[in-house]
Amino acid sequence: MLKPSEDQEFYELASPTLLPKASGFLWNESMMIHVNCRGYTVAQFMQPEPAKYSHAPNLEAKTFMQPEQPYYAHHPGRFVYVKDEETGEIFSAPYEPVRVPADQYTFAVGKSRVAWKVEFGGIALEMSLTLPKEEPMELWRIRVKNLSPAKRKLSIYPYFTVGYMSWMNQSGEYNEALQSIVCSSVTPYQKYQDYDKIKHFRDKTFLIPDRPAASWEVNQEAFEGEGGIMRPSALDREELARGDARYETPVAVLQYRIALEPGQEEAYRFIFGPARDEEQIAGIKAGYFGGTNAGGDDGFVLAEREYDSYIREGGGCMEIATPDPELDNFVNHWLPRQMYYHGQTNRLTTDPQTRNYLQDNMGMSYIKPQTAREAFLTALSQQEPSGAMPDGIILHPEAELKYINQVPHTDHCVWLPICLSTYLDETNDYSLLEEQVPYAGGQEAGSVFEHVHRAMQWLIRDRDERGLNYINQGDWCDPMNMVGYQGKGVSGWLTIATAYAFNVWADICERSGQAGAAEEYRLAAQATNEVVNEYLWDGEWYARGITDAGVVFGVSADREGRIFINPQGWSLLSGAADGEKREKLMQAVREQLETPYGVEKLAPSYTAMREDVGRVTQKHPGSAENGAVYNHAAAFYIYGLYSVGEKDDAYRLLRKMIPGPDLDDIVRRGQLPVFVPNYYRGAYRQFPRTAGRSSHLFNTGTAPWIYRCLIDGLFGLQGCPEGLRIRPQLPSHWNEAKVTRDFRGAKIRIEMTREAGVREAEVYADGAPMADGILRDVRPGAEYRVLVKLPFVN
Ligand code: CEZ
Repeated sequence: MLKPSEDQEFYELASPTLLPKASGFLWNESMMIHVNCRGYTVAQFMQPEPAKYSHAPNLEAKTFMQPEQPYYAHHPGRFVYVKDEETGEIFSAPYEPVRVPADQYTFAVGKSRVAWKVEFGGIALEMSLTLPKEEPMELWRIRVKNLSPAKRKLSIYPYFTVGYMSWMNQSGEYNEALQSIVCSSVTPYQKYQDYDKIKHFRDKTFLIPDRPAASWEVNQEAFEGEGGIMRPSALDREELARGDARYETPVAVLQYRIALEPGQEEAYRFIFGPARDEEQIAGIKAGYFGGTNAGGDDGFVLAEREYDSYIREGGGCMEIATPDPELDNFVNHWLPRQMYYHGQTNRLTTDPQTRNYLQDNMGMSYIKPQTAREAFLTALSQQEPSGAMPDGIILHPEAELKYINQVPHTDHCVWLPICLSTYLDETNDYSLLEEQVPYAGGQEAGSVFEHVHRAMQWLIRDRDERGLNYINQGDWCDPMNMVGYQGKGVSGWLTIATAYAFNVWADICERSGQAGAAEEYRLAAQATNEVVNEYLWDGEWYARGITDAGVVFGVSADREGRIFINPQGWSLLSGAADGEKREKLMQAVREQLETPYGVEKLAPSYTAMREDVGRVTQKHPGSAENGAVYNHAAAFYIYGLYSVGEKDDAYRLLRKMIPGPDLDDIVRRGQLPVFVPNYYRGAYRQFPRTAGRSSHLFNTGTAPWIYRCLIDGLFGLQGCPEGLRIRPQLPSHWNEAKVTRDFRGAKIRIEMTREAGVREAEVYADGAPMADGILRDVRPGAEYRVLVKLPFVN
């Protein structure tokens, strides 16, 4: 039903109805496309803000990417209708809109290509999608093959949704000169000042085929007629009516009429995307289909190849072989790809939230450290001279802070040392700390060291008389907007996180010869942890915060939102929790937050607005921050568990973040294990029916944190100034694991195995024992073999 392909390049699903929302995504330097197994798609491109060329049938709201997007019959999609000209029988690939159960069906999500293979009534139809590296457009291949013993006469109708383009102006027609469908619109605006921007927009949607079609239809209503999208009336006729759209909703449908001998096949290629004008479309057509090079390849083929190598550049820095092949598949193939997507596209926004930008680049430290380096410098160049980090980082001269970035959150500074530390571990490039970077406003400049120092000082200042950090209108939890808007409420989690950040920063200071600063921040961390224990420990776990009115919340006295995961996990990281507290809080998490699908962000989920906490309590219980298995927060907790050596709890929860391995589990989540979603529905104890369901949103800070859990925790292959520190924390039920780690230009092959008689981990490099487990003097280009002997666990 569901498995990786033989070469592990694809993940395949054999049914369009078992996991109807199963999906994959592709991106390039200017766009992103999310496609599902039934043919529905959501595509966005940047100009510089996100825009669409394939729209919903009605006016769409402009928003950031959302979880659990609904699909419906007229949802934008890419389909192929097939008509048997002799019998009149119709089916469609991949499944929508006709919904005829196929004889054979495969949805194959690859890294640089997504493909659907459908067989019905002796006809095989294959659709496959890839992108070019730079330009916003889709490169489609469609192949039809006659599998039956008789000759078949068919009509093939590729259908591409254009949808409701604009309330000001929309139309579409077949352009004879281009032999393509060209739809036109004007992005709606009202201020004349915007005209200068919109006049350069790619407001046209084109469909360029590699050969002229027999007929076409560009009018959605005319195409559907009374039959509707499931059984379009236009297919009843021998040929499409060659219609156009004049302030009517356009569609791009072509018709090809073919006769196929048994075994014969026909292959087509199409380009679908946005363009400024006809000239640009002509250029695209000439560039992709206009002629071949000496090797016989045209622009289309070259673009496919270039895209494939672009995606391959985003491989991770380790390859694993463990007793859990599904984990291996996910970690070796999909997880780095998802990190790379984040690092490369910044989630298709021109003003990423500061914490997201920093964490996405924390992930990029494992893939393209140079990109991460530049991103950290960009972020710091927008820091206020006061040390405060802005809510979003502006990445484009025309960008402005939007949506959530207009709401003041107080946590952005803590991410600086935390994310930088991964970059430093990976590269040992401490010269970064010496870089001179301006502050916002450009009046002042200072070294990165100085910048982070100011950020830490800002966190120390932005506290109440007890030493607890203000929350204002939110911290990591965006929608926790009413705890502290009056200026008094504090964040328990943030206070704990500052202690962790101080410790991380102290380590960095120490490693860069700043012993005095290191000492200062260790003391600050210690003092913070004391305050945390004084005001936030609730007896069995840590509270989430204290409201403007002085009410402590996230405590046993609360009926809803009694326990939050973040203060627990971060208290393990910060060192606030001593052994006894650690045991207690872990027990509370197991009892109240753990579910078969991971650990929930809070419980019980709020079922009504709590005005002193905010809009997080208004989200549907069990969705998003209101008690979902919010994987980002779950990953923090797991990282915390590894930091204190709790390897079995850590692994159990880590494994639950990935759908599978059982089919039942995958079906319940409704998602293929090709990305980690931002959440699975929680409220397991309140609404068990929906618990476990994936949000299908692949924008999430979870990916780099899972990778960190694996590198620093599970496999214990973290960089340090001397080299690679080897300190695995395999779960007790694993007796071996192999990892190939790319590290500072070297290749390190590590074998971990439990051996009788071993009492403590023993590490050997190329046969020689290493007392402290550190592989030193790692030389670029060199290869090392490391053996780790581990004791059996009884
Ligand atoms: O966005 C994420 C943020 O991008 O929510 C996280 C936060 O740490 C990330 O920075 C936790 O709050 O505003 C909202 O209510 C939404 O919940 C979004 O903020 C949320 C969405 O998942 C966006 O992808």
